[in-house]
Amino acid sequence: MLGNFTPEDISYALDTRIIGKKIIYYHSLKSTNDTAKSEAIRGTVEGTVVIAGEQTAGKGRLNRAWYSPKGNIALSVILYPDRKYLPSLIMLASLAVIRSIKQLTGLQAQIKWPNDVLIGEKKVAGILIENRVLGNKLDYAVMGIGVNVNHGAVIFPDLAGVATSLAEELGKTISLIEVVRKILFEMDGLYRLLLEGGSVFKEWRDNLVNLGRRVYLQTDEAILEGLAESVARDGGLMVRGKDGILLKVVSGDVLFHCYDFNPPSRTIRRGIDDH
Ligand code: BT5
Repeated sequence: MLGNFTPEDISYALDTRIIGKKIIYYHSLKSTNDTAKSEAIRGTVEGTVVIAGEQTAGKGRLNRAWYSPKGNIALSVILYPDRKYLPSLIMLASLAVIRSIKQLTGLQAQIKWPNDVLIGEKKVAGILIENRVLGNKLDYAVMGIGVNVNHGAVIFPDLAGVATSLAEELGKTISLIEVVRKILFEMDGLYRLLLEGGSVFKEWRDNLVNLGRRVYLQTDEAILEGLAESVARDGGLMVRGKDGILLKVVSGDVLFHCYDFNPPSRTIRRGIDDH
């Protein structure tokens, strides 16, 4: 059972073509991403969803921990797209989450580059994409999504002021199954859009909270301060440093961002490419 429903309840009349055709449910799992990677290596069908009632060793990026108690969502989706779609997967996953939150609760979530979903300034969901490339070919991609549905800062005291949940924002608990089904439905639509030659870039960019703000970024090499001017189509954040040089940051964390930046007189571009 998953709360008060079964995995069949998720798939019953689920109006998707690729994602959710097979659903594997565990009451408790270390990490849905790890199990999904094993399933992918075994060659499970594309769109398989691994979902857990709780995770005991949920993972964030760079081996950081992701708290994932009962009452929240932890799921991973297995895909076998062409390698060229890889940069779009993080966009797709975060968009599916914010669309679902908006439709089910009316709450306006936003994306903090590269992979946090925020309500206000607090994190309500995180995304971890893992993949394996063999030769030139993408062997698999696993899109892991954690959403704080019914538990947030109240049960993660060390994340007080940093994390929230849908229930905390709404002041009432919310049906897990509805949120899971909606996310799978939105992911399926966005994934098919990509495969049909469409793009998720513009909607993703327009939902980023960072653009036009001063950011402090932790990259692999250093801490960088500058103006987040735009994003590239591959998801890289374009940051104008104090020295005026525009840098593309492809991975890192925005440590914090400020509203009070006085932009220089030139226009801030919303994106490198508007398509
Ligand atoms: C992420 O990493 O935000 C990616 C989280 C992905 C979780 C999903 S759940 C299903 C799948 N299976 C897995 O094992 N993982 C994926 P990152 O940007 O590195 O953020 C991690 C940081 O977020 C931690 O260091 C904490 O500060 C914070 N954090 C941890 N748990 C949280 C929670 N439940 N809510 C909000 N913030 C949290």
